[in-house]
Amino acid sequence: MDNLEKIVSAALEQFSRIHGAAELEQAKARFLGKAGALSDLLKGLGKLPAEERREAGSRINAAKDRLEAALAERREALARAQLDARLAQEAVDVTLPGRGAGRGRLHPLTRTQDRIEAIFRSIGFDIADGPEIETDWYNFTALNNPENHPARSMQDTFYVDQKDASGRPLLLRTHTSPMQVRYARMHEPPLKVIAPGRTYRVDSDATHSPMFHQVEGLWVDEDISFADLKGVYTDFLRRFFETEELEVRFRPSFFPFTEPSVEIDMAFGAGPNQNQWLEISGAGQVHPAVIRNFGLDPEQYIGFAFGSGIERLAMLRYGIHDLRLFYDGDLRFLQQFP
Ligand code: 2U9
Repeated sequence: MDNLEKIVSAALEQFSRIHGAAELEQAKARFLGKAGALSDLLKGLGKLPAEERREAGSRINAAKDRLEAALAERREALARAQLDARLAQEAVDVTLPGRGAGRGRLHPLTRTQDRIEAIFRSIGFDIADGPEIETDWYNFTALNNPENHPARSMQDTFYVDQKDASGRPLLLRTHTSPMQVRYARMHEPPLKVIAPGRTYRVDSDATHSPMFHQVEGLWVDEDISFADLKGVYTDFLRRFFETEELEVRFRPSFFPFTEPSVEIDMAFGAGPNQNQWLEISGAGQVHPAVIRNFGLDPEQYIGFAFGSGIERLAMLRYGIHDLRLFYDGDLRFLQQFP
């Protein structure tokens, strides 16, 4: 029976070294299972003389009880250790300050658009807002764009997988002018309106984004002139940039929807860069064909229009050098506009 003591101490020693629950159950099988070391001893009892059998049997049973108790204790210790480890790992430092819910703010482009709207509203312009998915007629035809104009190509314009009533594919507006055509067809002159909003062109690099913002203005009346356009737009720029002395010049240009057309430059810069001319907008007298598409007689009515990129206005006002900063959603940039 010396063997029994050896088995018990081997079992106790093994149990104490085990750290996994599955391993512990395997060790249990080795000692207490059907083919385990203790069962082997029990099976050997039959060979003993009757007087020894009783005592040996009770010693084996006592050993079995000890091992069961040791196992239970070890199981409990392992479960406790596992729980302790998990608690340590998932510990929450309740003394840390909370993260707080950050307060949102308006995007710099939204602020710029709001500012532009406020200035134009104060000089009597209405604000028009409308669809970003347009028909070919409102976006191109009504604006005197020839049928084969490159702007109409898939390389320049995003087309939508849907057609309008006349079977022509719909598109993402490439400027906000179609909204002014809609406005002009819905209102009686005199018309004074700006159309700010999102526009789309197939173009993407450091200075072009496939989605960008424009503000276009339209003024239609019976007896206005280029001088009125010049006055209004110069006043707008001076108020937008908060510089009374801001110089503005008009240079001849070409657009299909205006004739004559101009490019508007403003003097910009400080120190050695003083009085650099920067192109800021386009403008012109609305083409007679476009006036006719408003349902008006170009002999009676004259129109002036202008268009500017809101990103460009915001970049100049705030000194932003990369267009992509507007769309990255980086809080380090956005939080600089309180
Ligand atoms: C109607 C008729 C004419 C709007 C105009 C421009 C000139 C122009 C560009 C400036 C920078 C677009 O954002 S940009 O790339 N725009 O140069 N826009 S005249 O003319 C109109 C508008 C509406 C009915």
